[in-house]
Amino acid sequence: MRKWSILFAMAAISTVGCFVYSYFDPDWWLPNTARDMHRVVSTFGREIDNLFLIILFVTGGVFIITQVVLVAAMYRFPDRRDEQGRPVRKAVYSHGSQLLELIWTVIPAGILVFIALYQMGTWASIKYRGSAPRVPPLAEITARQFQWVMRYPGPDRKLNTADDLVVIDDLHFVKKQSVLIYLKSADVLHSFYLPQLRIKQDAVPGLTIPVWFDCDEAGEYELVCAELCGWGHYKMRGNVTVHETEKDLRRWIDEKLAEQGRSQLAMIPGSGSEGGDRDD
Ligand SMILES: [Cu+2]
Repeated sequence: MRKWSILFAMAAISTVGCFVYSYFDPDWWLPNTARDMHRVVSTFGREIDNLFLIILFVTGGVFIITQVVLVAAMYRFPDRRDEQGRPVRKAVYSHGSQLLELIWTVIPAGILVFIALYQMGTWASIKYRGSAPRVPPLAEITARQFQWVMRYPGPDRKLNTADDLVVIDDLHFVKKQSVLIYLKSADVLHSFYLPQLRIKQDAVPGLTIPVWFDCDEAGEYELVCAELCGWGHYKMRGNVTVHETEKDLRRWIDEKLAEQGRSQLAMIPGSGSEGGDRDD
């Protein structure tokens, strides 16, 4: 029956079709800005996408070849019966071919070794601590169920001092600058994921992990948690704002510091304008 070969061919064609379609649809392709879906906005993003495309071409090519062979074999050797319902052809029993097995073991092994060696430079530049930029840290980010607590240095430009700015789910930095953050977790495993910048790093309880990245276009991006960390995992997301200049970033920090000062003042009894129920 040849209908099976047609069914299998349709499944393979629609799979390849999905990949071709996704390239032209901003919601299906890799996370970039919708208006410029093929421009990757970070240095690491370009390297990661390059690796992704190489792996996609290799696996896609192998997929197409194997599907063509599979469908051709099904079409060429359908199940045929005579008038009495007996098979027309006798089955052939084979113990396999050593040469074939050798070929389909050595080629994939070679491809895997190639990918392992080829990606090493990218991995080193993103993850090896020796590659971290020599810049003062932008912030210390602590993941907790279910938010990102971000501590920025205050006017003294030093982290973990009394004048620090602490905000929730709000990452700000300047475009075209190497950014260094320290990542921590207060409870369970989380994963700090900047999809548009192709940065992903687990936050591990008990560890302080440096993470570095850049972005060459000012704008709004997103931060999400990429590790299932509990019931509220889905809402563990933050805003990322990339500023044009250092001045814009300082202005934002100063504004937030002023707000923080006001809310701290409000917590001191008798300092606010409210509380009109005092009868003295
Ligand atoms: Cu999380």
